[in-house]
Amino acid sequence: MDAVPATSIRKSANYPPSLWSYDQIQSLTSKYIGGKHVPRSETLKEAIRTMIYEDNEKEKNPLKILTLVDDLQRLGISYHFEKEISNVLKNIYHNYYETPEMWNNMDLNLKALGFRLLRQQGYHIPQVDIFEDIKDDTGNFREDLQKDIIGMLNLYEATYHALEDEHILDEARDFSTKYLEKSLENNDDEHLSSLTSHALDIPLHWMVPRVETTWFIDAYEKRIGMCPTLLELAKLDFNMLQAIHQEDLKHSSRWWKNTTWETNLRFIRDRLVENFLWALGANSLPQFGPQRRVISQIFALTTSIDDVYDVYGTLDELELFTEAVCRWDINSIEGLPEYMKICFIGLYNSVNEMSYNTLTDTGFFNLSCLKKTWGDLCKAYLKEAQLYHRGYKPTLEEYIENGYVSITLPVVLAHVSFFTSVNSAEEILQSWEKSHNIIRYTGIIARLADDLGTYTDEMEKGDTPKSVQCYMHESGATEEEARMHVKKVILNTWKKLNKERSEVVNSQFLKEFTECGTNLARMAQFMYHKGDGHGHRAHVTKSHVDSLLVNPM
Ligand code: LA6
Ligand code: MN
Ligand code: MN
Ligand code: MN
Ligand code: MN
Repeated sequence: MDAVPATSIRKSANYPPSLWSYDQIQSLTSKYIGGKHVPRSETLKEAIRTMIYEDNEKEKNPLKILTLVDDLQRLGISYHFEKEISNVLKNIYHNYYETPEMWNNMDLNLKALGFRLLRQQGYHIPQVDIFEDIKDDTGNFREDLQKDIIGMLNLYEATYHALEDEHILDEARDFSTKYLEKSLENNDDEHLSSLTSHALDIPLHWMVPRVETTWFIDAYEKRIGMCPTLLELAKLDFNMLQAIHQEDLKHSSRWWKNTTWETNLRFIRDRLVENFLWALGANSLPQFGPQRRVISQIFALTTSIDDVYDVYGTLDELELFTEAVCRWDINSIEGLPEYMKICFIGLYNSVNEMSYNTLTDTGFFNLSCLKKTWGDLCKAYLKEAQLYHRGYKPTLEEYIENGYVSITLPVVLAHVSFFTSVNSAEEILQSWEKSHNIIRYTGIIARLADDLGTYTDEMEKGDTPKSVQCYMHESGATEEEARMHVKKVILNTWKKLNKERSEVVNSQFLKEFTECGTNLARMAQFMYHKGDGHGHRAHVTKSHVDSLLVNPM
């Protein structure tokens, strides 16, 4: 029996069904499963280790070494060479970038590439010094630099590592963006044009690493002078990881079927594969299967409960549900309508089980932390529902204070913190201030990116005013101006996040936590960058699912 009455005066979003059936998901297979490709992969890794060592010790050609590091990262295989890369970058830093005099004679390309890779690694590289001499005496960017497209691309990518108040980088971003856009008009080098439009679409620092890998392996294969050993390992490694990801997805889909929400709560979006994609984007490394499974479950739970608050529930019901979640008390659900009992017990059982697994695997008992963050999420959802019913538009700032919570990143990251290399529950508590900022900034980016991709439909269906409307109301801006403003807030929030990222490099726990949060912000920009890729059964999402989860390289 359906828990939802067939006839109902409630709002309905009429979501179309999932693009993937349960059986389709369960039948995914790969010939890369198991260990039979490990020996070949080990041989290739050894060859690449030697390559890195020789470049580092003998050649002393910084551009060659940095390009190798950049390629390894974009090909998705740098995680095998972390120690080697860290040594190489340490040498590069001391030999070429430690004092400003050292860079004075470098060309733009080498400066920009070194700047990006070293900042990413946590080295302190000040902006003013490194870009000082790219302007001429009249303060304009030097004309002779403009013919170097690769240099311009690297300059463009470097500027996304800016911190607040680094105005030279802001100028350099505008300048290189305009330059690259223009270069597309009269560039007949296909490889360069494709690199350029890819970069302009989403800058590398904002790009989901696993998605970049699928694109870059293709681009790298076409590069003149590419290294076949790198290419072979990249493809093999991609396929071996994909086989693991398929098993994670199948596990999540069995769990989802077991909840019966898809049939019992017919008003929700059934988006299990999209939910899994978030988890995959957050962390694709082989040993993080349990993290992926938990993240995709959380996204499935929140995507559904979000629909209860935005679409289906009445305000009275939502108040009762919020209270029940805050109390985390199975006895408090007697007064709830049938469909909400299913929601509550489904959530309650899932989270309790996740907490139980953490307890038995690690010895940490985290239920009080988890139930607090779920209560906060429901309170944030409720607040939006109340605003909608009262017809009140908050200022953008007020909106963001609630919106970074209602986008679910705090819940996801609370769970994630127990799936990192954490030594004790105290370590998590001690990192509170840092992790709080990271949750906040990644949550803001995700919220604003989601709004840009979903607010048009949300307004049509009747939903709480989102960031664009709040800013229009507050400032009198046009819709287009408000969209531009929201994009600017995203860029500025990235600068704050960059600062935090540079300060976590000494703690393994914080590094993993921050990377996961950053990847979720990147996922939001990716999923919503051409409309609603999460809720809409979007064609773009389908093609990414095919390349990430279905087809081997
Ligand atoms: C988004 O849907 C949703 F429900 C998610 C669970 C995706 C989470 C998104 C992140 C982390 P919708 P709302 C960026 O656009 O109502 O309906 O909060 O969410 O705008
Ligand atoms: Mn919603
Ligand atoms: Mn919502
Ligand atoms: Mn939305
Ligand atoms: Mn700080």
